[in-house]
Amino acid sequence: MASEGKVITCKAAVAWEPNKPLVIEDVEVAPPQAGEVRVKILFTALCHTDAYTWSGKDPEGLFPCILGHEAAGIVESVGEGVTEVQPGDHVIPCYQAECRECKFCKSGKTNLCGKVRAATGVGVMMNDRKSRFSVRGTPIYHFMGTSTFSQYTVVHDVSVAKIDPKAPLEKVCLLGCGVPTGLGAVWNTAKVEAGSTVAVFGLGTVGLAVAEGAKTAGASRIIGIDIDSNKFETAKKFGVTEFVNPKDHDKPIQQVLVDLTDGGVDYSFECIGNVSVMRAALECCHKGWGTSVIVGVAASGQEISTRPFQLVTGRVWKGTAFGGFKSRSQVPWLVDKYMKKEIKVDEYITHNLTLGEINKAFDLMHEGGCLRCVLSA
Ligand code: NAD
Ligand code: AHE
Ligand code: ZN
Repeated sequence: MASEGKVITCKAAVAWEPNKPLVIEDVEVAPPQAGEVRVKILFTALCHTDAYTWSGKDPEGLFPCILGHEAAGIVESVGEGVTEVQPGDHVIPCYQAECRECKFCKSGKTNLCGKVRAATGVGVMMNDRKSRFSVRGTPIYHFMGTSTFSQYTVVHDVSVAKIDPKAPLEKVCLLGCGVPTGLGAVWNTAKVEAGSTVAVFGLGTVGLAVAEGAKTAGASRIIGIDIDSNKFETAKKFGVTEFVNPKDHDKPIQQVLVDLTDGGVDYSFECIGNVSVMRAALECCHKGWGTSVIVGVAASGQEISTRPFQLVTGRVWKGTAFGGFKSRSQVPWLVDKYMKKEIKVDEYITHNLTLGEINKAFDLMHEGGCLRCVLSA
């Protein structure tokens, strides 16, 4: 390849400061070092977590940085020792790595991986603890080990999933975060059984994917809870069978759900990032066995609370990252499921814009009608 081993100058959206509009800059992207992969990003979507970090509320947020973690592209070049992907491969960058060697990967108990997390949490690459991005000589931090709001990015080889080259990248980019998170929260973390009653708090992409996962798991009742009543019509298409708007009730929402379900739901999922709702999601679970899964990401300084008696009496509180999916092994499997029409993806895409329109895309996220906006790079 002509660009192999050379610095590439391309367009990227740089977050110079929290909450200040992103700026499309000419960014220099250094060649990949040992164990690294440079990827030409073709499509990237926006997830609420990008907005969270951009807001300045993420304790791991560093500026200036290049955000973005839900994308698809093609390998441009690889560094020394990279064997599992090569230039031309179609890939999805994965913020949750999978090295298959660390104690997390070998535990069989978690999808979290320890190999590069210390570096990705501080916006640099493992090798030299430096960034591969710069603008006019100023280093720009990486984000979540992915930084997909750029025409080119550099990721660790353990953070890239090789996928079916026939898969449409403008669609399967969504399999980098929100859709797998919701499906996996149901299938891997909660392990919802057929016949269960499920409550989903928050009907954005993640909550709708929870509903879809619960439907395929055979849940008999899927109760969607959102403060925006317009969400119900769409939510039905993803499997939600009943809708509750907390604003329509004087009682605490957990009491409303307990009353609706003869003592509480079997499983609940918080897909908002609101610690009061996390409490309600736990407390609407059935005594003795109800399990609540925290999916939403809450701001720095926020803490969850409940009466310990809630747990003493058999409710279980869990959390999930990327739905418990092992990224490099299972993202290709999810792509295959999409290709076989066994999971939805297209239905979550409500808007398409270009990377240059990224600030408009962030504005759209705050509008109720937007699920995922896909940007072409
Ligand atoms: P989103 O903003 O599209 O959806 C949130 C929904 O919650 C909206 O429909 C909104 O109307 C509703 N809502 C807001 N406040 C509410 C309240 N008090 N009660 C009921 N409904 C309320 O977000 P998303 O992209 O679907 O992401 C959801 C959350 O999941 C975010 O916090 C995101 O950061 C997090 N997330 C976590 C993971 C993970 O691995 N754990 C992965 C992806 C996203
Ligand atoms: N940096 C944040 C934590 C953010 C967080 O929890 N991220 C999720 C993925 S959200 C994707 O949209 C996650 O996978 N966490 C596990 C991990 O290893 O980061 C904070 O609040 O500190
Ligand atoms: Zn995300």
